[in-house]
Amino acid sequence: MKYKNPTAFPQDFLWSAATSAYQIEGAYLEDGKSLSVVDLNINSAYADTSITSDHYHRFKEDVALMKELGLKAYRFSISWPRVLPNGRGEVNKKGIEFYLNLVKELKENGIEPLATIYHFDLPDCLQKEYGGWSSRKIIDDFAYYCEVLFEHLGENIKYWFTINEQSNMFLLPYLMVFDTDKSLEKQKYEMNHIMTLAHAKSIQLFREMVPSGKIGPAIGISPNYPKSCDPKDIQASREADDFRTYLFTDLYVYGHYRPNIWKYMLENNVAPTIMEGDLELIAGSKPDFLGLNYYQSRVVAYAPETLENKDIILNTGGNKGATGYEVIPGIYQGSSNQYLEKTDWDWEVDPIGLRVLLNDLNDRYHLPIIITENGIGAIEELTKERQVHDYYRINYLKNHLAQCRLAINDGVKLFGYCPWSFMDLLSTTSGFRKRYEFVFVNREDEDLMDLSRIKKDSFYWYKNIIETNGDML
Ligand code: BGP
Repeated sequence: MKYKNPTAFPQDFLWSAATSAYQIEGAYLEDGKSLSVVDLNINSAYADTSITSDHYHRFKEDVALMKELGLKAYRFSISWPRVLPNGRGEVNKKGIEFYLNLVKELKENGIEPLATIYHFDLPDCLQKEYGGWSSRKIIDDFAYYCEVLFEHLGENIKYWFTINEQSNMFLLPYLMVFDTDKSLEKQKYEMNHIMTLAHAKSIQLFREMVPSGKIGPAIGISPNYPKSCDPKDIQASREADDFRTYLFTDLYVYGHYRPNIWKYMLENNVAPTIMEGDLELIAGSKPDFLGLNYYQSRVVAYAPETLENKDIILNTGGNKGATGYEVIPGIYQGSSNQYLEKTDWDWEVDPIGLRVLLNDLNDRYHLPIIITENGIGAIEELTKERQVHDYYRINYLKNHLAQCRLAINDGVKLFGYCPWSFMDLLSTTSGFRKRYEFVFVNREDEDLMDLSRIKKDSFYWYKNIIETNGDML
């Protein structure tokens, strides 16, 4: 439904944009930084993380562009191995200095820093030492890392995100390291439990150290529609949401495992080990808000038990139709949505899905929400006049923002919007072949060229949106 007299975006709405450390900074072995698991495992078919957008050396130029764009806030992530090259222990002075300088630069330019503590880049030394997220030892190391961040940056950063896309970390092979001799499913649920404990502990620490700040997770969600109104498909879509989303969000907000997922885990011998006090710790660490990464919706149908199990095949090359849908016999199977357009990576473009999801999260959790990622990846080149005419991106953002405004009118407490990404950076799946949002970085996967920054058409469009607080949509 539309409203006759819709209210506008709130006056203090955080018009923002997002990036993450390993995708934008480069300098992956500079000034004392050690390697992370992503540095070592990123899809080698494309560029590596050594230079990416060279933001480490050009952050002042980049912040000047943010200011020109009119950003009210900027979401970035902090690299654990830059701050603590040994994963724990001595703080790398130059590493922490980089973030202090970045935050100072942002604040001097009137931009609110929004910091993500963990965006996939675990120090590889901790992976080697005790298996990273598979060991409970990481909970204390993560807490120590958080303590260092809150101590040095807590005074100047009000909004913090604990962990980026915990659920998706189990989907992509570059983001986590698994033991190939053990059941993958069991490992995933064990690691998920440990990661949730680390998230909860960081919130407890935050309450003590940064009492006036706000903290929450950044969750990656692609909601599942039923393929038809056959009740079997409706139930399959609910279960897909339970497995892919609500398992994680219920834990974060209510501190319990959904009964149906827990029973599934027990029956299939994949339940994580829960120790005394675990669930109390999680339940006692309710976030202040939910961060939402939303790019697309999905469609699922019931999957008869007779079908063969299939994993998702990700389209990493940007060739339409290369996606292989997941099949979980007896539960659900993925499918495509005939009503929606798709990007070259087969991501289904669904602005209304965002309104539906925002309302659903609001009804379930009653927490303020910030959109921590949303955007469209595309293959882009400069024209002869050194311009990028990304009209499809303007349409994408415009349509999604229009649905955000409707959701606010529906009653959702949406307080910010961070398109992914502020500038071209290393796509996790597809290198520099897949570019996102406002500033073009003049390089290709194989050729560093001059790394100069060029404003895309969407830059000027978003600037206008921010200036008018969304009225120009
Ligand atoms: C999210 C990640 C980001 C970013 C984005 C786009 O899942 O949090 O780090 O990579 O997806 O994904 P891709 O780079 O695969 O297009």
